[in-house]
Parts: sequence; C-alpha cells; structure tokens
Amino acid sequence: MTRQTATPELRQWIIEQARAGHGPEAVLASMREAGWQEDVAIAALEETLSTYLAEQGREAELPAGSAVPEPSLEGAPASLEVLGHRVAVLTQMHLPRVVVFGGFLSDEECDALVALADPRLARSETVDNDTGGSEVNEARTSEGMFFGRGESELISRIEARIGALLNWPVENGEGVQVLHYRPGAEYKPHYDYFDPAQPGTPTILKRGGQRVGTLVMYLNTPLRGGSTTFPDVGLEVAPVKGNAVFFSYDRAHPVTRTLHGGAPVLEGEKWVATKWLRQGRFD
Ligand code: PD2
Ligand code: ZN
Repeated sequence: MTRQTATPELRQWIIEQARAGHGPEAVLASMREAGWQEDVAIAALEETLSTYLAEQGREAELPAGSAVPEPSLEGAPASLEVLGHRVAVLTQMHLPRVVVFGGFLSDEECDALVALADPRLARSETVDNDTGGSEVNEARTSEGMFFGRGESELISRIEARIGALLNWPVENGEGVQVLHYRPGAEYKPHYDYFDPAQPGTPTILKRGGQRVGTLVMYLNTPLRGGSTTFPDVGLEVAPVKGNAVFFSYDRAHPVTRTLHGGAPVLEGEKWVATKWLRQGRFD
C-alpha cells in the first residue's frame, strides 16, 4: 500500500473538530473511516494539535496594550487644522492603525530639512539588539542623521505640529531622523518597536519606554519606487512630498500588524523624516 501523507486540508479539519469539542478518539475514528492509515492519522493528530496549542498559548501571552498616539478623527474629517496648518486626511485603516496625511509639511519645510540634513548624513545604523548600541545594517541601505529635539525653530515647529496632530507629548518623541535613499536603497520590513526578547531591550527601554507610534514624512517625491509597505495587509503608501504616514502599535507584538518597510527606490532618490514616539519622556 502506498504511504499517505497528511494534507493541509486534513490539518485544518482536525483543528475544526477539536474546536467543535470532539475528543481525539472520535476524531481518529472519523479519520480511519475516511480511509486514513492509522499511524498517519495519529501522527497528523498529534502534530496538528500540539502546534495549534502552542500558537494559542503564545496568543494568550499577549503583552498588555498601552496608550498610543492618535489623531482626532471623530466624524471622519477630510482635513484637520493643526496649529494654523491645514493637514488633509487621505486614508486610514484600523488594523494595522495607519493614517496617511496630505500636506503635513510645506514644500519649504521639506526643502529646508533636506538642506540642513544633507551635510550631516552618515550611513544609517540600526539598534544592535544584543548590546543596545547601534550598528550599520545591510537591511537598511539609506544614509541618515538625527536632529536634536528642539534644536532649531524649524524642528520645534514641526515637532509641535506632530504633537498636536497625534495628541502626544513632544517630550515623548525621539529626535527627527532624516533618511536619504539612493536608487536601489531600501529599508527591509521590520517592526519599529523594540523586540522584548532581545537582551539589549531593557537598557533601551529605560529611556522613554517602548516606541508606540511612527510618523514617516516624505521630503520629496521619488520618480519611481520607494513606497512605505505594510506586507501583512498588502498596503503600499506612495511617497509624495509633504505627505506623511502615521502608524501606531499598542504592544510590542506582531498582532499589531505593523510590519513595514521602505521598498527599493527604482529611479531618482528618496528623502524622508521619521519621528518615533515613545510611551514616556525621552530625555
Ligand atoms: O522610508 C520609509 O519608507 C521607511 C520605511 C520603514 C521608514 C521607516 N521604516 C522608519 O524610519 O522606521
Ligand atoms: Zn520603520
């Protein structure tokens, strides 16, 4: 007799039977009646149920949710007045929590940020999860720099606008980071929160707690490519000068669906400014 192999459909059926409250003996009997060899059926039953239970356990261990930045969008306004500046609300979704804003920065503000950042650029580093320090990373082939919080009138104005738009204290923000991507450069999909499982994370969290929100501001419009992507939900936000994409994550967990990346720039270059928002004061 040829050996049978368990199919994904069989595994799905086993989970449905278990969820419906049928015990293993009854499920095994049904499988045998349906023509499954007993040893194949037992192995599929064991493997499917133990994998399923482990997944359920991980979900049950979800860390508690925290407060997050959130714009005032009751009544679905088409635009918001923020400290005398009109910001369009172009698109929003709830899981992941993503809002795309139009005209968040003026053309002059975008150009000024690029001009001020350009001479201060260095190859982007990402946090080294082992030590809590930073390192150059192949996943992020952009160049970047940080402005100090409130380091100039322009930066303070933009930070105040971010705080007012997202109802979040300016003191809880990291410095504005400017990134420059040349053709081919990208930022591979990642989460912006710090991975609780990494040894360096407790040190990072002493200063301001977890990240709970991100605002990526587009400082130019690349000729082709460079979208900000959310692969879990197939969302692509096209970079348009002055627009911004906001997303929040109330816990450091993939259930937030905030996996996101910067797609490769195909033609031209891409400039963005990122503001990461922490739970508490970031000093
Ligand atoms: O430049 C982007 O589109 C991008 C993508 C993913 C920026 C960030 N993450 C970030 O700065 O966190
Ligand atoms: Zn990111």
